[in-house]
Amino acid sequence: GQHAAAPPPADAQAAGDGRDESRVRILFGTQTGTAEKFANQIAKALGEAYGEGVTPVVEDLEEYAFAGALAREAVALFVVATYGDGDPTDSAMEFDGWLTDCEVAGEAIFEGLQYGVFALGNTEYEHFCAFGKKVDRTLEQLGAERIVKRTDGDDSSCIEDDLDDWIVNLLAGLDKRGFAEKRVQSTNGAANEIVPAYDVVIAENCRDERKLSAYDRTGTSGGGSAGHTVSLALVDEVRELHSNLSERSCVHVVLNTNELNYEPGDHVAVVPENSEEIVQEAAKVLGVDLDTVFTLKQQEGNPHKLPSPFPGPVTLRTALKTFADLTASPRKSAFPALAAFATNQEEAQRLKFLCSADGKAEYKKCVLDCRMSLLELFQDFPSVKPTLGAFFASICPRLQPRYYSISSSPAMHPNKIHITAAVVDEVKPSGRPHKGVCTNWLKVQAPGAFALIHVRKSHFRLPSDPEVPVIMVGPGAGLAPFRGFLQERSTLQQKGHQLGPALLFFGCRSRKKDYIYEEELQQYLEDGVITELYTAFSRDQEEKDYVQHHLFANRDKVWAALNGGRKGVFYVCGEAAHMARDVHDALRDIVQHCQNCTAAEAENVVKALGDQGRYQKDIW
Ligand code: FAD
Ligand code: 2AM
Repeated sequence: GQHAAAPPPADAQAAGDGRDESRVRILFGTQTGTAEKFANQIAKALGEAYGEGVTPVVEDLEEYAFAGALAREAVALFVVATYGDGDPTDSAMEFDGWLTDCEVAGEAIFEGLQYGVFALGNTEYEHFCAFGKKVDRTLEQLGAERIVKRTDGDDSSCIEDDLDDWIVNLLAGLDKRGFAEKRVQSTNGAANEIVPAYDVVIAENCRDERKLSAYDRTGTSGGGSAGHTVSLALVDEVRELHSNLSERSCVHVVLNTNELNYEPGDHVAVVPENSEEIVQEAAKVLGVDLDTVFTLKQQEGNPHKLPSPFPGPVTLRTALKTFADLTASPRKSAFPALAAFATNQEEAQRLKFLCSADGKAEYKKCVLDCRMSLLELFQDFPSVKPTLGAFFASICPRLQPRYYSISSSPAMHPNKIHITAAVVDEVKPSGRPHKGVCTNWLKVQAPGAFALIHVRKSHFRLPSDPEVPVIMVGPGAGLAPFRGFLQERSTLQQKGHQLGPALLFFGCRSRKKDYIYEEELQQYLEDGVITELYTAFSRDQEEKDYVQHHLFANRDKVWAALNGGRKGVFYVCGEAAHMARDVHDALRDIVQHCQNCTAAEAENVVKALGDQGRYQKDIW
């Protein structure tokens, strides 16, 4: 690797050894800002527990000089998210590489370091909290002392409760190691706590909307310090892919972009905007005119470290459209602030109860399970009228970009990026509707509209030799990256290359409703770009017919392609929670049958395929 494992600094070897014993370094790896927020919450809890006796220092792993500094810390806490297929966040990639090098070198370079890990992840994904687990394991192996048991925070339920529990354990761990004597008397500060807020500077005479919105055409996306540099693309085309018999919608979007390089299999992040309707509703809650121009500033001398505010000056309309996540559920940590702004005492009590220890079950039922959005909360608690500064600092999360598997190949469509987006328009368990922010925004864009995008490289790749067989499983919008693969193969074919076998398994509800790109696929089949096309229409008959059924029914062909003379590659793309798991099981069953082995042995074969890059997943 390129990151040489740093030898332990000489002064860190001696006992008592120049480490700053009161400093607690809190390192975060964040993709959407949650880990950063949690890191700040941990710093705050440490300050409340130990006052002057502790110096918590929060830092982004991306900015921390870990190679020289980590082994010298007294206490380091890691608040790290796992993203995609068990990967670290983009910002922690380099740290991950360095850690791997340290692990390989195997020297106990972290002796004397005390550490703890709070991992963030989602149990709906296969490699739950994989990165946090790795950090925890590696530090222990290399001599560091774990002072608090790792918690694997689960974002599919209440991850903030997981954090609260971990903080209790952390304080106990620190108390045991000499921090107990630093404890400050609890002043029950919660009662008169001030809601963290930005200062708001209103610009009186600034009405030039063009000038105002110029910044957000070149700046970073909504994710605070986790934001990427985004580029401007022009919308060329938006086209419905379902037939008019379908009750749902899936759109084909063509973006025109000059400077972005990508390969088939890469992802594009799209920065969405909230609809005018949503924006107006939010402005009503805030009681501020949408044309008001303002800038947010960090409050001077504010003890609460808030993420950098978004750049201004900006109209409230632009702020609500581009930076405010108004239709997701509010975080539990927003509830004390919401309660503080409730003028009706009953509402304030109820909000306080919902975020209390006793209110956990009620919170789960009314907020999480119902997927109550922030705007719905304001409807249900009409007396809550936050200030602008508190709204953006303590209540409303930043709107995040959404990722899409690019559904084109630059070889066939230079300077274009195609997206295949299944439009989210659903009724929530509470009976209230939810319109997906990004897909509904994409759906209504007209040719010539601007889109802010960013390309994210992936590991999802065609074999470099086009004669290597490929097996592609992509139901619904999961077809997206394979359309890119097929375009690439088609271009190669036209240049005179020989193509190996390509088996495509596609599934949707009904042949007549949502069989997307049907003509293209038929054409590729005729041309030999696809050699076998299997379709599963789940709702065209009584019994469910799914892609994995066709995989297993055609196991001999699948296995021959995967394990024949030219070792093939198996790909799956689409929904992670159910489909990808079932396809994984089908692959294992195929191995078991074709190799005549036990299920456990077959599972090992599948794992080995993954390690060799011959079983690749692009799942969401
Ligand atoms: P959102 O408003 O984000 O809502 C989407 C979903 O979130 C809802 O269906 C619901 O299940 C859930 N949800 C919403 N609100 C809540 C709540 N309060 N509580 C709990 N759950 C809630 N999609 C495609 O169509 N095509 C692709 O090619 C594609 N590729 C992807 C690649 C990657 C790497 C990733 C990570 C995702 C990909 N996705 C793809 C999914 C895509 O990023 C978006 O998640 C999807 O389009 C929905 O976005 P939205 O803003 O329209 O909906
Ligand atoms: P369904 O909605 O009828 O259950 C694309 O979304 C296709 O994937 C649909 O036909 C959908 O069928 C199907 N699908 C749903 N769950 C699946 C699973 N666990 N495995 C494979 N396909 C699934």
